[in-house]
Amino acid sequence: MSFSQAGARPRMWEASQSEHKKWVEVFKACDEENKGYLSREDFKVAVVMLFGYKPSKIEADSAMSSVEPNTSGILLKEFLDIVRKKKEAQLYRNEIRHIFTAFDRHYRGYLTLEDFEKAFKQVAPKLSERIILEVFREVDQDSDGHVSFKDFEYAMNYGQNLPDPQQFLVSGTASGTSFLHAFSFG
Ligand SMILES: [Ca+2]
Repeated sequence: MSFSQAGARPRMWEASQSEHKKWVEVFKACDEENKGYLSREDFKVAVVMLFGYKPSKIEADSAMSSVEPNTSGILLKEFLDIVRKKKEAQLYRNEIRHIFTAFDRHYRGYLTLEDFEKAFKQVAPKLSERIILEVFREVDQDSDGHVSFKDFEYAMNYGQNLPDPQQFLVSGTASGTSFLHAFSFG
């Protein structure tokens, strides 16, 4: 298991009824002339309504290419799927941000080795400094001695060779909780 798997993987997330209803309403509102599907332009408006930004060309292209062949646009089912995935990605990103902020005690916008040590000591007091240093070096992608949010986010998303902090936890510390969740919810 890697650092990222042990960390902030989102729990299975289900849209609430009211949320789901809102998505359907947005679909209907954006489906000009009740075609039964969203055109590229309709889709862009829908994203603005739900997420507050205009999607890039790449994102619109990707949404349009995900629709079934021989259809003129995005059907309701496909739209709900796209929105759910976007929502999940957004929640996951927020969670990473949350953990990063918990590490960043001095609100500097980057983490030092000392920040790492302090944070790890709270949930895993028996973790050796050598391991913490190893994790820190792994997360510090560009080896400038600081872990930026970009470094951190990358490690949480793609880190493969990081030691699993849970391996080093002894009973009575943070057992039972996922390691990094201990930072966000502990
Ligand atoms: Ca760095």
